[in-house]
Amino acid sequence: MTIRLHYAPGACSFVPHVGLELAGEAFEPVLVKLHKGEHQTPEYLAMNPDGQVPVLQVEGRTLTQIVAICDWIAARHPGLGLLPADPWARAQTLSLLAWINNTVHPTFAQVFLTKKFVDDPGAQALLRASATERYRAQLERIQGWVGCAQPFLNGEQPSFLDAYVLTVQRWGGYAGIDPATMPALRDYVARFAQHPAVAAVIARERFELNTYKPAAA
Ligand SMILES: N[C@@H](CCC(=O)N[C@@H](CS)C(=O)NCC(=O)O)C(=O)O
Repeated sequence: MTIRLHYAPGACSFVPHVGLELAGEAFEPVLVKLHKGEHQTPEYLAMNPDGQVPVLQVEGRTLTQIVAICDWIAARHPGLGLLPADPWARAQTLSLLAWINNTVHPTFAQVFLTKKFVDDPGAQALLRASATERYRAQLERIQGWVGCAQPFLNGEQPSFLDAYVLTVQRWGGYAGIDPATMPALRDYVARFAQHPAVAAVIARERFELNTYKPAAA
């Protein structure tokens, strides 16, 4: 079976990327250079009209949206715990993944891609400030989950949830949120990043975990 994952380094495509690696799936990672607009070419838009990563191609068929891609990978590898097997636990995990995808992730977009939402520079500053505070509160809520990790959020096996938590925690640095202000979350992510499959994906995507740069005094 030919499986291709279109990804961008450090983007949300990290979530299915980790899942494929954890599953030991044979797949081709296809780097999409967002800064060069490779997600806006006619060929790419034909795969995903939203011009976003991730895109999964399986035998020429195309699947978009993280939650759906994760569901497909998990269904191919039952027993790995990428999503829980128990129906209620699985629905709970999907609920958290959906919340990150439809609430936390778009909040970060308002911080990082503010110009996409509003033209006026004053309005941009206001939006960025408000979105940063909402993002901080969302990360604090996520930090509340990690105290129960044994050792991962869903128990003994790493899952998509851990990978999405790493992704949005890391983005916090770009939003100017010092990871030291949420040490439990920072330490949890650092530990998850040491899992061999996760470390392999981070090495392939070539990113640093800590994106925070303190403002110059
Ligand atoms: N809801 C989408 C979100 C995908 C998304 O926001 N991807 C970002 C990277 S994290 C992207 O490709 N951004 C480029 C752009 O929108 O121009 C999903 O679940 O796949």
